[in-house]
Amino acid sequence: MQSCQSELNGLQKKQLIGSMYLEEETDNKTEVISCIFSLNEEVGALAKALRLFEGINLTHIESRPSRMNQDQFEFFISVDSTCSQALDEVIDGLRTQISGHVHELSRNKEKDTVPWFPNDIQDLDRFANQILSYGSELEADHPGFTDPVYRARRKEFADIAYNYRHGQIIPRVEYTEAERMTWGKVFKELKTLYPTHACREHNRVFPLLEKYCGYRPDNIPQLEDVSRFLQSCTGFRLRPVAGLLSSRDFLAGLAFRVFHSTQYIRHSSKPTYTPEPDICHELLGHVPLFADSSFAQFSQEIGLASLGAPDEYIEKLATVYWFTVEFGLCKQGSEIKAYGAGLLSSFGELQYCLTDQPKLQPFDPDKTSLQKYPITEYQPVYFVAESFEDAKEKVRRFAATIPRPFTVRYNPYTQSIEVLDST
Ligand code: HBI
Ligand code: NLE
Ligand code: FE
Repeated sequence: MQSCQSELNGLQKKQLIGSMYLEEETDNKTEVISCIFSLNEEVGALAKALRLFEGINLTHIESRPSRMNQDQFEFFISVDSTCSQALDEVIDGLRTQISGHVHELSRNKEKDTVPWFPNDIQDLDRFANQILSYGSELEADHPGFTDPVYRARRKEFADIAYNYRHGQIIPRVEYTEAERMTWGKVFKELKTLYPTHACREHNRVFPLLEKYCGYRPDNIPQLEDVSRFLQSCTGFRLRPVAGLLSSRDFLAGLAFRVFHSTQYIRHSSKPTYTPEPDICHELLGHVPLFADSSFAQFSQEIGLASLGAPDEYIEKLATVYWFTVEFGLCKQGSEIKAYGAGLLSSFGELQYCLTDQPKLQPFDPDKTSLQKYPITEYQPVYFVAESFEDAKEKVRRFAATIPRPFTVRYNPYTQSIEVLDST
């Protein structure tokens, strides 16, 4: 078991040297690319071959008689990675113009095509400083954008998240009277809608959160308490985040059953809808469902599918995430209910989504992943899942179409990703 695990880890390192290794290597020295080529023993062959290297900075050259063919010499050359592209042309030239044999060494094509991904739950610490700025769309729309008190408070929350490391207790926050008022308003209004609008899984968990985690109109629950509760239900845990992560980073967390949660609260001027995630959205929208085992599996499946996926597939998976975890509707008996967190945390949109105004379509990752959507207003289109189990199977099948030279699975004992070579 031990050796199998390290072999797998080795495999991943070999195949997937991601940005972290690159950064470390390029800090003080540039990466080296090497190649061996052989030449027939014919007058002028070397000079002809070397002419191809004109303009390239060779850092090493060495020759030896070939052991395979006594009439040939082999040349071992290295260039630094700034010449990577030029070396492609040289190798092409060697192959087409010069007889002999070319063998590339230490050049890992996969490194260019497979993006780095966290291998171990502790690797998630690397995301903390990679927060996206709101983006022009959100900025213009953000009610707290011009409120200096609100902005200062947001900075306090950001600092907690920046300093947080995996395994630490999430710092408790004393919320202000004004913040608790905002929470209370959101909490009370939403609670009146849940019995009729929320899916049964949400309604089943909500009373437990009231009983064990301090969900009350006059109290904003602490992330640490909620995270412990979730761990006891499904192994999901929360980790504080300063703001929006890239889709790639955010989805990768789900592969480890880690949910990046904001800790600040929305601006008091607009409690019934905000385009940004905030503590109301995380605690009232997301948390109840992460306590459901089927939904937890479904979410992790999206996360696993995202690891090392090409950019265009990350966008598709982010869209699938959007129309399920954030804005999903599902069938329950003869009715349709909301399970998406963006709906369950917005008094305005939760009412709207079950009227006849929006367009409903069946959840199908091939189609859903291509749907365009607005991020600062109610959704014009929703997708309806048959059940979490059905949605999970569909996402699994969709994930199998993502071009990756490996498959992944999560090992909950080591809290790490096992990479299985499939090339
Ligand atoms: N980052 N912190 C945070 N919270 C989210 O809900 C979130 C995110 N980044 C991207 C994102 N959601 C989604 O819109 C998808 O791109 C995954
Ligand atoms: N619109 C949601 C709300 O008001 O709670 C938040 C959505 C976050 C993606
Ligand atoms: Fe969300």
